[in-house]
Amino acid sequence: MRIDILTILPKLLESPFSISIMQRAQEKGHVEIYVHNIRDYATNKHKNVDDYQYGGGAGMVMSIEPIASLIEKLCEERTYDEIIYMTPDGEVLAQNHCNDLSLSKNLIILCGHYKGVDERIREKYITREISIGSYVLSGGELAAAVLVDAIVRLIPGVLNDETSALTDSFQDKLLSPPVYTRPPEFKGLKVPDVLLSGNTKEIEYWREEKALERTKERRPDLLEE
Ligand code: 6GU
Repeated sequence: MRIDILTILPKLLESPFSISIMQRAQEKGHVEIYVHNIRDYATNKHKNVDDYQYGGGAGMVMSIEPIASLIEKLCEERTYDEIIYMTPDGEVLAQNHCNDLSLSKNLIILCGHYKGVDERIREKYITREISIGSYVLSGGELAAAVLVDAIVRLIPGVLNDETSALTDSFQDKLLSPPVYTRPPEFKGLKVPDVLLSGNTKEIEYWREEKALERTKERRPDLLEE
C-alpha cells in the first residue's frame, strides 16, 4: 500500500509513523507513507496556501491551486482508490471503514485546516470525507495519523500473532475483556481464578462473557447495530 498525506504542517506527522508498529510496517515494505507539504506547491511569491473567504466572515480558507496541482501530479503517477479529506463534518470513522480501506493499493489523505478547503476541491477531487469523532481538532493531521494507524495495522503481515488484529475490540462488535499479568495478587486485588486454571475452554467462555458484559455496560450502541 502507498499513502500520500497532503498537509501544511508536515512536522506534525514526523513522529507518528517513525516509531514502533508503523515504522516496522514501512521497513518491512508493507506500506509507503509520503508526507507532502502543500506549501511547496504554492505559486504566489509569498507561498500563501490560504485566503480570505468570499462573503466575509472570520477564518481563512485553504486555497484551491496548490492542493489541486499536488493532487493532479500524484494522480498522473498512479491511480488512487480514494482521495480522503479529513474534516470534522465527514463521516465518523469506525472499524468497518478501516477494514475496507486496508484493502486499498493507493490512498491520498488531505488534512484540513482553518475554516477548511475551498468547496470546489471537495467537489472535484475528494471521494471520501472522514471525521474521527464529534469534537474539533486544530487541524486534520492528528486525525490523519489516527486513520493511517488504524488502516496500516490491518495490512496482513504488519502485526504478528501476539498482536493480531483479529482479537481487537470492535472487530466482532464487542469491546475486549479485561486482561491481567503478574503478579497474581496486587494490594489485595486478585487475578480471576479461571485465568489461572489452565482450562482453555472455560477461559474462552469467561472472556466472551466479560466482553459481552462490558459492551452492554459501556457501549450498548454496538449491540443494537
Ligand atoms: Cl478529521 N479534523 C479536525 N480538524 N477535527 C476533527 C476531525 C478532523 N475529526 C474530529 N475532529
